[in-house]
Amino acid sequence: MNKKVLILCVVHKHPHVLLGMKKRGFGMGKWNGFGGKVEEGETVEVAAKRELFEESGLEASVLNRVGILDFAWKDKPDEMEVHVFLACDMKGEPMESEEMRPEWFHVDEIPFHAMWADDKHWMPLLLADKKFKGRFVFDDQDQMLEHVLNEVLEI
Ligand code: UAN
Repeated sequence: MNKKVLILCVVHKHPHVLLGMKKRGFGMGKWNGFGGKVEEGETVEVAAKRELFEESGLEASVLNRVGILDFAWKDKPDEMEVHVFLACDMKGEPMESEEMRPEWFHVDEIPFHAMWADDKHWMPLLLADKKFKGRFVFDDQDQMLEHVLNEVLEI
């Protein structure tokens, strides 16, 4: 098994969340949180701040880790361990990057139909200030085959 560690950052300024339309690469055409790989020598917190800034132009003063999700694909050795962060307080205005086109959505109008299939399971927990751990398995068309998701008290 080949496990990559990534971070994913969701910006929530009630009643809106900031998502980014992925313009290229893995997950292209989906609305997403902001994120990517943790680089060597980086903590997940440092990676989350860096990725959020690179992809959205926002500087978060505080980022709270609220979830850990494992993503796996049937018949593939690759797995992702994704550390999910919530940003509520940040400086700057969202800016389009080469990777992402940011847009605010009302929490009642999150475009789950155009997002990764796991998002509609864990994002309501994030928006309710809950912490969670889960595991999601996909097929080779990125359809979700199975999942486990639990609310936890501590990450
Ligand atoms: O929300 C996500 N779910 C996500 N954001 C970026 N990537 C690569 C993501 N993958 C999933 N599920 C596989």
